[in-house]
Amino acid sequence: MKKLNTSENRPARVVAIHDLSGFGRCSLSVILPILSVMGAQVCPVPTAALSSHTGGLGDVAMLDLTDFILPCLNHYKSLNIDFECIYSGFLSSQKQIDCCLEFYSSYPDALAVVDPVMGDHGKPYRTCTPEIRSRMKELVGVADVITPNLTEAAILLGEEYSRRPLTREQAKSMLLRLSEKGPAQVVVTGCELASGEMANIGYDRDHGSFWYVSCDYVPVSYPGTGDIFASTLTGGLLCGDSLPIAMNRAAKFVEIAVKTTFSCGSDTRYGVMLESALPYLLQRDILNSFNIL
Ligand code: PXL
Repeated sequence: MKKLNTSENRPARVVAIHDLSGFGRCSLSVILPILSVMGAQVCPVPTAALSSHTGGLGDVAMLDLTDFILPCLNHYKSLNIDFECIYSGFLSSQKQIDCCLEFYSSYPDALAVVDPVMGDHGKPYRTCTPEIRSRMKELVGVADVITPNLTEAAILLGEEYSRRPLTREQAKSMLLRLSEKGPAQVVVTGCELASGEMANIGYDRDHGSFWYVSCDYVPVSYPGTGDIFASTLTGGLLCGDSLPIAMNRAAKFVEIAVKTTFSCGSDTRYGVMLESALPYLLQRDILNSFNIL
């Protein structure tokens, strides 16, 4: 794990390279408030502006901003400013992947977080072409931390997606094989374990440790929960959380937001009610609901 230089008297700075989707609570719309509440300074580099996410809300208005990414990088370089973290997510073209690679290589000391957003429930997103799926592996190759869901883990490993519950050995093997692709810290979300628990599982290569945090099953799924998990995890790591504590914080926060929303019976396409859940992140409470895998 990289040593983060937060000795300067200022918040950690995070370059967040994601799309800005106006309605539906995903990507920058959730990443910005989460990291800000957790005390980081977010510098958003929007890859596209959309009227909403692309998950079932009809004709989405979209403005591609790929050509905006590298001018942002060049400006930051000219300012000679440092960043503690570069964090990318949903990407819609190979060129955007090239731009992200350029950002990561320009700040080699920054924590490189790659959320390889490509699909869910065993299927790639409509915009995630075979070329993007293949090139996402290059981003994973330069990452320190990755946060795929089970679908994305299968794509990265070139395996068939399976919903079969994972034994501990299978879970550890998956984490190890993902880590061999580059990242020292791997978290796979939304796994069902052979014990019957739903869990997020993690591996910290520097400590040689495997972890899981189990979460309550809720019979619906909402867009943006992957972004909420990954940004909370990133915020935790930047605040000095160990990997299992950051996983615990992120899982707890997603659980609060999902259960609040489910209790209100809201339209799932509108995302989770992040606004009422955000104050939870102001607490720096001690968490210990993680387990050794
Ligand atoms: O949360 C992932 C995501 C991000 N951005 C856009 C999306 C999605 C998932 O559907 O459509 C535009």
